[in-house]
Amino acid sequence: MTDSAPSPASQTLAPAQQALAVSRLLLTGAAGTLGRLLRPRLHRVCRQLLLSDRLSCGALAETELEQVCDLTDRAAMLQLLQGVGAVVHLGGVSVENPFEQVAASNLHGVFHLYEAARLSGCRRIVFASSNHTIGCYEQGEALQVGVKPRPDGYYGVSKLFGEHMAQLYWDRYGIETVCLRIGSATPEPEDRRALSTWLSLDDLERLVVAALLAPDVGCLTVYGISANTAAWWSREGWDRIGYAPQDNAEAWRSRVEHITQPPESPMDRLQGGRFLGLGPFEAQEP
Ligand code: NAI
Ligand code: 15L
Repeated sequence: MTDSAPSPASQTLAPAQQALAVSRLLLTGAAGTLGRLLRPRLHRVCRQLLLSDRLSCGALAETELEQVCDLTDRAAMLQLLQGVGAVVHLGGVSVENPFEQVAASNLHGVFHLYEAARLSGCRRIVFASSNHTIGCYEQGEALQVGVKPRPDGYYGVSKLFGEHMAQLYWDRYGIETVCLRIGSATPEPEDRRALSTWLSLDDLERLVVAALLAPDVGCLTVYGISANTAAWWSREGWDRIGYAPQDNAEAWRSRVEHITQPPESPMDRLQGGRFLGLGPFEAQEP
């Protein structure tokens, strides 16, 4: 992925990666939990970091720009993508919700993002997909990337839509995407499930930077977790983008192993965990 000469900030990268740094990188969802965490960690891969969210991101650093923008606003999205070399797309509904809410940001929003990328000439998107695309598999079952999707809610379905949109825009228009099926990105593992699903924040940075800078990825989906001993998900694709996680949730086992969902409930049995306890949202028919 290349669209410019390296910036001074990119000098912390390996020499081969410096040549791949992005001129203007767009971070959507920049005011959210992961956006705020990644924001200071992305300067090393770009000359300008364009922050966007429907909420303001606060005071800007010298190499930052901001455009408050709703993903559902097609015209604003077309404007947002002007001059953007690559996107880290974190924006959107991030938990299970009624369908219309999920659809607005995660279906229409993703459509606007890809259309704006096509029209502006943006060549690379790193898409924050989710483990909830496969959340109805039993915990403990080992999954490859190509397994039949089993989403655990509208949110998981919306992330599959994003993955398919990514494939469409690669096959038809040559826009590359790495879809990251992120597990649980938190400072520390929070419960027994996270012994399998945890993605440390340092590994999140490694994963996103690898997905941004790897050459010739086409359209690729990978699971986004640390090097967890208890992982359920395959490491396929990690070598392709050069992702080498350094953390392992196992170190927290004795502290979190007892933190579980109600025994035998879908939340305890299935990979999506507590999301299996959310919904349905519609009132019963009279
Ligand atoms: P978050 O909910 O904290 O942040 C999402 C951001 O998107 C918010 O700041 C929100 O204002 C913004 N947003 C929502 N709808 C929008 C719209 N229509 N227009 C503009 N901005 C909008 O979520 P978090 O935890 O930071 O996650 C970031 C991304 O990573 C999300 O796409 C989420 O689905 C994905 N992900 C996160 C995981 C995690 O462990 N935190 C796990 C798997 C996926
Ligand atoms: C997600 O997709 C959510 O965005 C995040 O809030 C966590 O709940 C995570 O999955 C998870 O499954 O732990």
